[in-house]
Amino acid sequence: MIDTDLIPSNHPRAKSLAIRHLLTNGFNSGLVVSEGLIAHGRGEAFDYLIGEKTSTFALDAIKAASSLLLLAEKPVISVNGNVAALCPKEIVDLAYETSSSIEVNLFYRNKKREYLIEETLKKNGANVVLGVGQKEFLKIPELTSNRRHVDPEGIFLADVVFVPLEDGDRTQALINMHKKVITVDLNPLSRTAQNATISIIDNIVRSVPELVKTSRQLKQKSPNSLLKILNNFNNKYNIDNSLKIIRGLKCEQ
Ligand code: PTJ
Repeated sequence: MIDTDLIPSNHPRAKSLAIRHLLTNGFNSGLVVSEGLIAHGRGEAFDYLIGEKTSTFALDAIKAASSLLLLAEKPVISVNGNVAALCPKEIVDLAYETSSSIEVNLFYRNKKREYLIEETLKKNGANVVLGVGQKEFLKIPELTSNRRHVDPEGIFLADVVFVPLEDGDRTQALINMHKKVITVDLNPLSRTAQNATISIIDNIVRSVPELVKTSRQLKQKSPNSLLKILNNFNNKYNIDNSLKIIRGLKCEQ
């Protein structure tokens, strides 16, 4: 384990170094694969370019995503190794606030990691974690990677799926199955961000706590008000403006 006390709190990059240590600690305990460290580095580069803060466009996407989760009949949150290392408690809180199920879905799938991620989520308050164990998984049509294996009671049946931190073809395949997909991805050009119904272009360590807070507030509202928030949201406008931030261009507010 790396001792995060070694980072002085007044260090200009203290926050992002502490986040990096969540990943390296996750790698040392077996939650995170080595490829997950590379994926995190890619995320860090984009975070630097967006100024390491949540934009107004990401806040709008968070509002729309909370509304969609609250309106869903069967929402499911998909958790990979990086997500389990970075924000397990917040994922459990989000599942609670939005009555979502939690499912482990791994690119580098093995039983040991499935159980480790389940254990981490349960330690953080989860009751049931899908996508783990000996049960027969079903397959998402069109996909060849391990991400195609989904729980028959979870992602396979879901109407809304939250798939944070993955760049791949699963989002399009889920959309082809008539599901709505929400993602958090710092890279607005990733295949997942480009194809999702709602793309939150932000660091997961900032956006999931914000999703929890927003869902707690929005669940007091009527379904019609939530629908209004959703209908006013335009994902292309959100992605275009997030790209402008990265390019240092003036944004439409
Ligand atoms: O745990 P597994 O086996 O499922 O493997 C997980 C990884 C992350 C290795 C796997 O899903 C993967 O290879 O991911 P990708 O395809 O590299 O995609 C990760 C995406 O997440 C990239 O577009 C990154 O920019 C983005 N990203 C990385 N860290 C963050 C992030 N987005 C938001 N917040 C972050 N902290």
